[in-house]
Amino acid sequence: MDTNNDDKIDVDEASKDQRGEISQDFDLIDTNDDKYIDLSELEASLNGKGPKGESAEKIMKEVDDNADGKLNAIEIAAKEKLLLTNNFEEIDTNDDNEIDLEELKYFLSKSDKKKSKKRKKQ
Ligand SMILES: [Ca+2]
Ligand SMILES: [Ca+2]
Ligand SMILES: [Ca+2]
Ligand SMILES: [Ca+2]
Repeated sequence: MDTNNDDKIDVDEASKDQRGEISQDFDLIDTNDDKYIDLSELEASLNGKGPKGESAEKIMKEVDDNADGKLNAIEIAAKEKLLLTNNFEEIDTNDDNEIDLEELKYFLSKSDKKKSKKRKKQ
């Protein structure tokens, strides 16, 4: 993929990646925003330790309309977050019908593990 052998992947090189995954996630993988993906950034993303995917904090900020630090069913429905809608009861471990940051983090860490198991099998 690194066609000019500078140990970095730039936007052009990423766009030639046939799977298109790097191009699609370029900004996420490029954690220091220098518009190049270097080896450590790439490894971090492949290991699933990088910022790939959504963090609990990001989801919370995006969906928490009234900024009380919790997500209720109305806020989730308004943002059409299928991940949250479909798993609401599972995420809401204390059954107060709201999702707080801790619950969200716990859920995401669980689902991350599921995902990486799947990836290894392929
Ligand atoms: Ca390069
Ligand atoms: Ca970079
Ligand atoms: Ca809220
Ligand atoms: Ca809760």
